Amino acid sequence: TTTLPRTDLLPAVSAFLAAERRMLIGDEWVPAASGRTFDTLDPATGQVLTSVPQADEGDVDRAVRAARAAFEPGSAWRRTTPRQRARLLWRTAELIDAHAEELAQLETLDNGKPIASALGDVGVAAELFRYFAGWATKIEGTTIPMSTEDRSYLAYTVREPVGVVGAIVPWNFPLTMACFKVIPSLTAGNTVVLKPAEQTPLSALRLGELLLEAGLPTGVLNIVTGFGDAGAAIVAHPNVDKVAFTGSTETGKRIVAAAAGNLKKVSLELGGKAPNIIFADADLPAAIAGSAHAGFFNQGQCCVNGSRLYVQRDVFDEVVAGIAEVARGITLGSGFDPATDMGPLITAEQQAMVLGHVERSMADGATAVAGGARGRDEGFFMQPTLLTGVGEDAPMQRLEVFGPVVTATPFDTEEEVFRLANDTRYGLAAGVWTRDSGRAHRAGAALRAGTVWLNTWHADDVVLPRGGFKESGWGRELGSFGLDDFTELKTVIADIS
Ligand code: TXE
Repeated sequence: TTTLPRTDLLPAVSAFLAAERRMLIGDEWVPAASGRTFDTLDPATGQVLTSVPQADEGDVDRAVRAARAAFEPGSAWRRTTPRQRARLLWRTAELIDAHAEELAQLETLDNGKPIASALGDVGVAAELFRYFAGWATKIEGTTIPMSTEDRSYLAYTVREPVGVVGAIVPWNFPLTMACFKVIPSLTAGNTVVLKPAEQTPLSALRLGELLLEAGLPTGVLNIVTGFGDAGAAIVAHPNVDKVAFTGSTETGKRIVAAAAGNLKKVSLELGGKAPNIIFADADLPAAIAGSAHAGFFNQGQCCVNGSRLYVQRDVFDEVVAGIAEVARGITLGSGFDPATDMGPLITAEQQAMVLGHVERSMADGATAVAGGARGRDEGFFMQPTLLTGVGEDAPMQRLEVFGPVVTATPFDTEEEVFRLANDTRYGLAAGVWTRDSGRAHRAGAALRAGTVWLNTWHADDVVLPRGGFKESGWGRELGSFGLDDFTELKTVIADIS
């Protein structure tokens, strides 16, 4: 561990924190009607960064009304052409580039992640705007021949915006998760009510400012800061047409139930418990480094992190020793310290939850080959942890623990390990390490997950769809598939006899 340095914040970041933070409803930055606020903390120190409005049902209703008004036929937004929307998205990408360091500092302050990772996230946000800028002019329908003998028809399909989108996002990638929902919404011509996670509201508020600066008509994006009750108010609102959510599987299930009121469309990116399989024939140094990255990236707070490691018995000891060595070499500290490899977990509660799972596993007979304890006294740090001896039915092996904790389990045969890998209620990601290309593609076919990595992990691009099998979600985000979810498909049939 290292000491926490005093950060050299950009003047723009200091000013952002010093000014009263408001949320965006219609054409105004406003406090909550109740006047209530809540604090957002620096997880590296536990200290208050600033406070933001605490939206309640009434505030959400005002935001939804603003989004609905902006979606009315004839509104400024409805009159924008695809090309105008493309330009707006591109301009926003350029503003994000121009403010990259500022956005990254806000993200590191609010989330704790190392500044290099935060800068990476900001880069992804800008690329997402550019990628979808390209799509804005390519949302097309088809003409479909009908087989009617007595009359002539022309039938065609049109993709239209869904309407008002409620975007509810988590705290692990605050800016990019907001972008995953807001950008395709805008590309397709929807209006949005965005609720960032209560732990990390800051970068979303700054994103709202940049979108307005780029020329987004007012009311098209509304941002309400608040807790789960504000999210629930969005989901329950009869005037919201679609909810796009990333978060826990449990909250996802509550959202599905609550969305039944007006049968709003729902897309969900939920939890995971990804199996990561190393065969004895793998390039072991690459597999060891890649598996440590799979498990510990983003403090392990990543829905696709490779938390269940299966290693073929012949190389089990070597791989475990290798990953433990990587884990022990990870420097914990402030995200602003260039020496830091891993920041804090997001909250004291998350730290206590992860630690509780680890301690329970150890009480049940597991061994911490690396880590196993909290990281430092100040802030919410957790040591990168590698456990062996965890039973297949133990909570540690079943639940999404969402911290830097990997469990290593030996296996003997391919058939056995594919069965173990798929024995989970989740299905977000999976991966294998092997030099046998036939086996790699057998894994690609056998593993029931939305993303399967072969001899790599966390390799990604905004052009690729992502999402979950089983209880990991509904729908796919990004790529052209991701855009479809933000449109309604209309069929028009004309008698041209
Ligand atoms: O998640 P929630 P939390 C998992 C991870 C973590 C656990 C709990 O395992 O330990 O979830 O984290 C809003 N209606 N993931 O409590 O509750 C909430 O305000 C509508 C995996 O943070 O899912 C926040 O904005 N919205 C995940 C968002 O939902 C509600 C990333 C996420 O909170 C709501 C984060 C409700 N009833 C956590 N209740 C991933 N897949 O990447 C809460 N919210």
